[in-house]
Amino acid sequence: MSNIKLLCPALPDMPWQDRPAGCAAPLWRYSGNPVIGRNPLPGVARIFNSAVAPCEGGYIGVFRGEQVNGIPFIYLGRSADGIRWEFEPQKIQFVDKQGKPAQPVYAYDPRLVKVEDTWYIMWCQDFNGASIGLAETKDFKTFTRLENPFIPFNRNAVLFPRKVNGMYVMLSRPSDSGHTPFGDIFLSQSPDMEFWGRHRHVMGKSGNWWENVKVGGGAAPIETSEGWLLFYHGVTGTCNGFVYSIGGAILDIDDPSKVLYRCQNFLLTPEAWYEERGFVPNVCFPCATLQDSDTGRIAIYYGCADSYVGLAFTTADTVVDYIKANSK
Ligand code: BMA
Repeated sequence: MSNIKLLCPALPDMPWQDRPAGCAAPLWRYSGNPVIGRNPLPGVARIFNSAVAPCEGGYIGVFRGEQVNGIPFIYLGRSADGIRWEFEPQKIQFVDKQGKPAQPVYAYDPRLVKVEDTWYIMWCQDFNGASIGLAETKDFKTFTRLENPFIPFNRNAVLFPRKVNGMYVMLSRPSDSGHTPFGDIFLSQSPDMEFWGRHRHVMGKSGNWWENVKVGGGAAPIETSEGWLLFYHGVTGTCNGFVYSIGGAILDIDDPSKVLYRCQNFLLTPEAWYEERGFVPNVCFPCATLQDSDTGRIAIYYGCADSYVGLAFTTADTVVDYIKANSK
């Protein structure tokens, strides 16, 4: 039993491995990583930075597929166990509110979040430069574009899984249109998923060397008895480029722009071959979690080296205790 309560449904069959004997790290990798390898479907060279969720007794996900022409797009995948995935051969076909085709030119780093009875997908796309795209679906057959929530430039949008004080809440990272050398996490609120405002600053880069260039929202925050548990990415700059690690913070449950705890250590940093070696080396980029309220188990899906999808595990007690014990 977990001391920290996860305020979410039970998910007894979620992917899981116990912490290996002798492991003191707050997150531990799945021994079968990477769960999605190269050339996962015809026309797609790599899948990474992708989001999954429980759906109808199995799992569903939106996947960043790098097509063989180099352009990223979003593909739908399904899995019975959260580990072995099957992908629809066609990329997701978005429509506008009139049902007419409304494909973005490119689409990457999707997140998938259900609020009440609707699934929302948010991603990065072109809107006079890098910006956030948004769509909704109720059946994973029709994907309807919503208004772009923010003006350019912006990346790393992730919605909270429920309204807070009657408002939809989204984290995002205002940026430039390139390989942004700066960036803080902001929170925006909306009564209707169309008009966004009451913007608040949540957290910026820090003096911690692993996140001293920029930070960005990762997985949808998990509601716990201690606050919203946020897995995010923190970036440092080296003489050979950026290094992306996974960080952890706990946000106030009623005012998630308030950071209650923020871990000064990374939770996971590139160490395994599939994190260190790939199209972009040294990237661990969290985009989604699965969790089970009964056991406190948490599985984190993260992009590895812009080439693979990896899975890491922790428990609510382990990670919350670690974040609190190492919070400045
Ligand atoms: C960021 C995004 C991510 C990517 C990362 C490392 O700017 O483009 O999709 O994983 O860079 O290349």
